[in-house]
Amino acid sequence: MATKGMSALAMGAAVAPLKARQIEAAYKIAKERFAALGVNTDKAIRAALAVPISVHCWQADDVKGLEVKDGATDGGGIQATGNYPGAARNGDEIRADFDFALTLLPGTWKFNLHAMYAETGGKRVDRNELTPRHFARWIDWAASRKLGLDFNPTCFAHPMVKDGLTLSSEDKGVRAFWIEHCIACRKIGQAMARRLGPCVTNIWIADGRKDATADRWGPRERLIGSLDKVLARKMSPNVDAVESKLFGIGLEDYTVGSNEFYLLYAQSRGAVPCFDLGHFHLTESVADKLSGALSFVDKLLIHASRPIRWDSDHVTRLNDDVKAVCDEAVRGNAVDRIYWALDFFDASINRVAAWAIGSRTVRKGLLRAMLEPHALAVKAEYAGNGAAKLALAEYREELPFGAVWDYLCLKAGVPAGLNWLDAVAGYERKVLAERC
Ligand code: RNT
Ligand code: ZN
Repeated sequence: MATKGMSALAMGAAVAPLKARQIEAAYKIAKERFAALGVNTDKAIRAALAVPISVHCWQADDVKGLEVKDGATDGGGIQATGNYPGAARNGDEIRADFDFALTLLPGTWKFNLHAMYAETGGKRVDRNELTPRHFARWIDWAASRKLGLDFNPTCFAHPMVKDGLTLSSEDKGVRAFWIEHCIACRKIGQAMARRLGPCVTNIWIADGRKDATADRWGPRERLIGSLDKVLARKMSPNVDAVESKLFGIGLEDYTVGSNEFYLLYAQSRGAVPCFDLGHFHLTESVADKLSGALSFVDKLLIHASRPIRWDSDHVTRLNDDVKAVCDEAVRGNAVDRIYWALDFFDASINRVAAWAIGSRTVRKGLLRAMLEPHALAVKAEYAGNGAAKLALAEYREELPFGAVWDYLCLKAGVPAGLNWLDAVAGYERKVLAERC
């Protein structure tokens, strides 16, 4: 383990831990403040704890996967940067890390797997030959923890990615391989759903061109053909999602699966569009898209991520984007119409802490949204009272939201405040350090 580890970062004596009695006292006052605005904090806590949020397995090992490979491939347009020690090296370690992370996470959680996390007993099994059997250990583990699973075909980091293309390749053999892989994944999603409840199988491909794209039409036509084959057979209760993107590394000029493409594809085929917070122009508001898209599709998948200057997949924080997405979901009574998921990979910090920060953040955002005195703002808006609306929005920032969040953590039996940092430092010392 590097000398500068979590122990040095853990607050220990530097920050006095939050005590239950402090949290309860602060909550009592906070509850009154919110009640004065017509907001029931107990109800908000219950609702926020009940929302299933899917935590991605790939933060545990920097999107490496568990495959037995027969050669190196490029990352396929996604890249984890950093070399903080202690990355998980196999399925057991990922499961152990998440078991520990769960002790820090309040509420209802799912786990999100990628096909590259198949456990094939040391044998090389190509992606088009994967079956639910190769995920048996994941499924048993999830069942024993009462966790739902979500799933993703892995259409990158593989020799069958030809000239940056998979499902949209002009090579029929390449397309056939990835079609088979995606169908195999839908069957795996179905097996997961049968055993554990709703499973979203989300297709993301990096397909695109680096520069001066000459043919934008052909790849999109072929992608439609491929996706139609992938989705041809009903595979309920598996839920199919498609994830758009603006650009990828080395594919800056053209992405076949753009937002318009997938939004309309999903709408016309009864699939679920996935909005990743990092997959749009940086000034574009994903929050604003919710009421637009959900007017025409039943469900959305959100990948809560955090772009810095580009789709950098930084750990999700309670920034304006996340707040706004949560606000819009709650305001539109659409929390249940969204599959909430995380998507980030930071290899430069303790990975369990990354999970804790990002996962707690999304639930925090939902709680914050559920505590909004929204009815008052709507009333002011329709009364043409712009000043009152603005004042309310400002006042919202002053409300003791943190006290309600701390109480939610206390109720859920997980550490509040920064108390969880010391626990992660302990896990790093005991478990992660052994991996070096
Ligand atoms: C990539 C997409 C995608 C991946 C995962 C690993 O830009 O966001 O969701 O991050 O499938
Ligand atoms: Zn994503």
